[in-house]
Amino acid sequence: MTTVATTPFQDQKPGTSGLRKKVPHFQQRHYVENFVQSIFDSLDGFAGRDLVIGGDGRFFNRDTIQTAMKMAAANGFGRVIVGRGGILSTPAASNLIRVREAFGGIILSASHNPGGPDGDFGIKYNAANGGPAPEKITDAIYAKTRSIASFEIVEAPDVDLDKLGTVKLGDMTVEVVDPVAEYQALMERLFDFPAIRAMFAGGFRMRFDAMSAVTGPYAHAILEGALGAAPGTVINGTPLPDFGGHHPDPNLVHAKGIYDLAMGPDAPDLCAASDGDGDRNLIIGRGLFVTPSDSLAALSANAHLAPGYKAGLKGIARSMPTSAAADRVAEAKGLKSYETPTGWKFFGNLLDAGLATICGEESAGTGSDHVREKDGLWAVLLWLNILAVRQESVLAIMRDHWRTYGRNYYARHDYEEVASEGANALMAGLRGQLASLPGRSFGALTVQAADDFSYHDPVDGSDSAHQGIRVMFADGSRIVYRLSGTGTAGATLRVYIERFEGEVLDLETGDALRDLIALSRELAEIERHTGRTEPSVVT
Ligand code: VG1
Ligand code: CO
Repeated sequence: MTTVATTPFQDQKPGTSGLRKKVPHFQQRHYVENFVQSIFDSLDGFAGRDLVIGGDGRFFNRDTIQTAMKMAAANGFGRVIVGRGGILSTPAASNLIRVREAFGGIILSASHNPGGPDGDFGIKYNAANGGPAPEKITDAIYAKTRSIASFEIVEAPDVDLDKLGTVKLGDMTVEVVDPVAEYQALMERLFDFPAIRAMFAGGFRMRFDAMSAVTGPYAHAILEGALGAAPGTVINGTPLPDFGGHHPDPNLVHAKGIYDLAMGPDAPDLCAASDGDGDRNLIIGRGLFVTPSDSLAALSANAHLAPGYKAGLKGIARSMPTSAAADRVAEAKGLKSYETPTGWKFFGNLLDAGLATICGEESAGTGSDHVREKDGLWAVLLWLNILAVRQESVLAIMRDHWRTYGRNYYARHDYEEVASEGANALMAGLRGQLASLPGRSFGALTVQAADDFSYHDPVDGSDSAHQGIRVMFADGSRIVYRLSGTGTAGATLRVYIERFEGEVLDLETGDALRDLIALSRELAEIERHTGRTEPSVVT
């Protein structure tokens, strides 16, 4: 064991989901070591305990795993459980932490961001409940990174990550496990596999785009293996260190291929995709993209059709920018609903306390109390289970949903890689307007309330302020502004636009939101602050 002297970096502040930077930034001498040691220094009582480590297979994954394992050994962990090839999807890692009753886990991913030598990388710590460390811990980690003076590491050859089984690393055991097995077992407990298998056997057709990222092995084993979907159902199913040069982001821009397929003449019954680390999902029925906010609502309304949720839901939680569609389901079913800041770490307490069963975010994240991360394949399997029971198309199910609950037309406009000064000035400008906005009218829209969202955690009593500017209108429409906490270049402004309609109008989203979109730009003076007249991505 060696103690190595080091000097702090000032920029290791975890964001929405861990520390994310460009790969060359992580490759600076001791950058990884400093952060990993700061994680360990923020934790108590792990001597002799298990630590789960895995990542989405992106460039620098294997190097970082070797470093983290050697540091775990030097710091006194008893065992590291690591996925073969260094692979663990984020939800599978969360599950492994829980089933193995590990002390916690380290997940290496920059999720939906591109990978490769010049791409993005990330490190995140998850606690014993399987969920991302709460702010109390991430704040402690950040404080440690700013004063760290040394780290502990064992000098040893690299562990062969491709061989299943156990080996010694210093005094610690390393156990290389099949990344899929435990996760698949969990899915088989939650969903009616025989019913879904029968649906596939009856000719149901699907396409799942793993985007050359981590879900390939999971989707192959579960969809084409256990469920008998036709070979070729899973495309881009081999994880590549650079994701084939693409953004592994399952949205209408980066997963355009399956979107076009779903809208074309030979569309399968269901098209789906997941992101780099497997926690996001994209759902497109034949001819209909289901917005993530609508998907959360529809899954919540129908979850009882799957065996794992037949007892009903305890509550539904959504992040603040996510549309209120899920709230309407909660209200109709007499369930509590919760509105949290962006990022999965805020759902953990609600799930642990048994206050919510299903959670979701507008950013293509949906999940439940089965793990403590959002879960892309889980969402796809729940959809499949619902389709198998209802024997209707995705389109028919969504039309029925809107007839029952009304429809929240919704879009997110991202202005990516704008200059930070401009983005900060824009947010400051909005904050300055908050007091004077209520009561003002813009065309047919009258502002009812405006605030800077803050969250009081009902479980641990913690408060999180400045989580996004909300402008709420008298008719239930809403514009929300926030800056991304996962970007690695400049700032990304996210503008979330929503309008509720009780009647079934069958509008195009762009038409339904036209006035609000124009107002979103005017209110925040987006062009003046960012130089942009149009967003870079609309989802
Ligand atoms: C984005 C999404 C947020 C999500 C986060 C992590 O954060 O908006 O909903 O939880 O990414 O997703 P931000 O701060 O950039 O808006 V994943 O799939 O990264 O880990
Ligand atoms: Co992700």
